[in-house]
Amino acid sequence: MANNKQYGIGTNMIHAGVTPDPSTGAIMTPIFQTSTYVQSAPGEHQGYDYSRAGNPTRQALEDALAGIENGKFGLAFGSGVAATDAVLRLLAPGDEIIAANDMYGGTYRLFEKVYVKFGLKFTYVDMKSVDNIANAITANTKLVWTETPTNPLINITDIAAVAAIAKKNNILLCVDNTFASPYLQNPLNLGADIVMHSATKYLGGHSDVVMGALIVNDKSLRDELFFIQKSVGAVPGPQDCFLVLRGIKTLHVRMDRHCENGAKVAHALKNNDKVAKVYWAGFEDHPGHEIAKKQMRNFGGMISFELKDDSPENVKRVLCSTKLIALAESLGGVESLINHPATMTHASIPREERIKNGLTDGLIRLSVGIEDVADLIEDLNQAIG
Ligand code: P1T
Repeated sequence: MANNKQYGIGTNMIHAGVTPDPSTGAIMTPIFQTSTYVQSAPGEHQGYDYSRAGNPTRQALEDALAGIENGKFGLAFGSGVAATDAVLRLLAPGDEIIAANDMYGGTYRLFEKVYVKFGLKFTYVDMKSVDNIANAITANTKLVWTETPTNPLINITDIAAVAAIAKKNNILLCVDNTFASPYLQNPLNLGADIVMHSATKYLGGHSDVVMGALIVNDKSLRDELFFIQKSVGAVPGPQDCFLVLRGIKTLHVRMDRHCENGAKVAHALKNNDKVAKVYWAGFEDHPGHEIAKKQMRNFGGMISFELKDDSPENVKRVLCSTKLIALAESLGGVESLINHPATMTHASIPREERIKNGLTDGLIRLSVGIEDVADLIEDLNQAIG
């Protein structure tokens, strides 16, 4: 934004980091579809030399990401897992990471199947209790990796409490803020060092782009991550950056509807006598409800549930019976999606590990979209049967 005035959160979504194009006045950031930039003499250029290192469309997005997370620096990556990968590259063999025992299956796969062989050690703990994190710290712990709310069990971690422990022990805290989005939760305000997003989800908002993001306050951390971004090269193209920039402009409006619909769907499921359990942090008896109320502005549109008849046949029947709600991986788009974590998004976690942490074979996850909520509830009720 052109001045230093503090604006409201919705205004920020539309204007943070974005200025009209100085060469044309175009109000929308142009898609700078270029790989390189002409130099007037060797090393003399207008701030950009090669698009892996920097691109004006990506820069506008990175500035917007920083603005909406109330951070100083944003960095965009080719996917959410590429952003996670960049954080892990801050570490060295022998370093230890304390990670949530409930999180996106692809994050677990990256940790266990890619990074263990490079000498990183991961300890998974139930982050509902901050003591579990404190007890897992060793002299080699360099990073705490948390997701809140978690994917798919909607567990809540007390970010401020974890940040205090991390700070005391000189450990970095990275929060995957994908499920909440920057509209509902700002982990940097609560003391986190790094915020990570799968921008594929609520930030993009329209299921048409795959992208990741990191936001930090510390300049030297930003410089290290920028060096990794440029050296490893997992950068998004300018067209995708444009799409996410456009998505962010309506994030607040979409999230309000995701939250409103999410609450109604959660209650409808709770009232359905064929449903055994509903996971949604807005319920007063949810173990993380009070913390969620404290650190989030609302409870979001992600819900998981289990059926009383959780036989594989019945679970599959329900998953295949929705007419409006599509069976698909991903989340955070305007359209509602239904997903079976055990065989889809979290299939890379060994079954034994999943079950131990509460992710049952029967769990069904919903990304509640922004359609008319009565249509969604009717669709779910007819599918549950
Ligand atoms: O898919 P990608 O943009 O690479 O982001 C990975 C990722 C990271 N963190 C969380 C919390 C996520 O949910 C994801 C991606 N998740 C799905 C595709 C899914 O359906 O759960």
